[in-house]
Amino acid sequence: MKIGIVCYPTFGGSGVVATELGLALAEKGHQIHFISYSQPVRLDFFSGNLFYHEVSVSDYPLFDYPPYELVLASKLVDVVKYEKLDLLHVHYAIPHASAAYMAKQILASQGIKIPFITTLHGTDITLVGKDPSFEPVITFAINQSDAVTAVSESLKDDTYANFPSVRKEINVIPNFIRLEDYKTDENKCHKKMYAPNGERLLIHISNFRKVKRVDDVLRVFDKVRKVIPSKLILVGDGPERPVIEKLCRELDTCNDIKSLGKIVNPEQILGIADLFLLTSETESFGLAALEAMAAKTPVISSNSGGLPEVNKNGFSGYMSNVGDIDDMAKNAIRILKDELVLNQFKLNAYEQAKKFNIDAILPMYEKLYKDVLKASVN
Ligand code: GMT
Repeated sequence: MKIGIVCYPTFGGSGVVATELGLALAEKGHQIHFISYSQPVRLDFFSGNLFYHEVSVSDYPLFDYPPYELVLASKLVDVVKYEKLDLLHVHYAIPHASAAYMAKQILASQGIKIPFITTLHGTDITLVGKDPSFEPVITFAINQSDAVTAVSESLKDDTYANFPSVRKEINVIPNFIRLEDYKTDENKCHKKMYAPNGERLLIHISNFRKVKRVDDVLRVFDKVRKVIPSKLILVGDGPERPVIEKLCRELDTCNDIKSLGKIVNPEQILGIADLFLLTSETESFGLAALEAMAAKTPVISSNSGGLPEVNKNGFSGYMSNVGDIDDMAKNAIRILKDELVLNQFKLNAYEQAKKFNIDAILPMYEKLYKDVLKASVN
């Protein structure tokens, strides 16, 4: 198949999932065309089946807000036509689904059929999309999609709850990891760099937005390190960073925290961690938690959104109510204080991650593509 994948190219989970999906499809012989405003961070080109088409928005002085959606729609028309694509798969509804709809209509007027699939990722539904300034367009674009997927049951439920006029069937296809990328035992020697005296190593990875509650990560860590010698690694960057820097000074924990900024492939650093912290207000799936588990790192998380579908309470880690930092710290200590318990949780985390290996998930997307193509020729 020739598939156009539209995604955000940045470090967010939706872009990562879209890129990894494209890479895996290309490996299976499909021709994959990424369409985005810059090259997706995890995209490398060791395959003749991979193509990248840049959407460039001109900055005419009249535009305080350059019309990205229109430029994207035009680009989709162009790529579909000249690369002879079979279908479009857009990740994150805003504004990709409505741009795909527009492209589909333009192409139909020229006698070209192009079905499009929309994958909902989270904040496009739970945070941004439900805002009345987006809602009618999102509802329309979801209903007009040839198929819709959500990355968790929880997100599917949220979509119907937040968008009462959505009538479209939503298929749940969970996020995935490629287990073979997590050869973590090779990296153990690096641990000394961050935990020179054998401290436990905790880690958090996110885009440092408010929804991640990174201040809770710091507070949980503060409680843990008072009981167990520990260090915390922060990976990622975003608007909450200044708040976090201030808080670590207030808590006097800065010396035990290392911020590494954005990392393209986090497998190595996850592989040396003992515990992953994800304290989010809401998380439709929590891809970073799954990546941690694939690296044999148990997860202390909140129990919001789709996290209970990923982190198995008492097995791959523990879950607590959002903001319950005492409970999170108690659970973290329970895992970290005993080497045998920690090792068991590490193995369990890996066992849980196996359920989301790409081998199990990719066929779900391929089947959906075939079904959509079949329906569109009829
Ligand atoms: O977490 C973010 O804000 C980024 C966002 C995105 O669209 O990149 O992540 C969402 O999609 C990920 C991939 O499907 C999910 O794993 C995240 O849980 C989801 N984030 C939220 O729901 C907050």
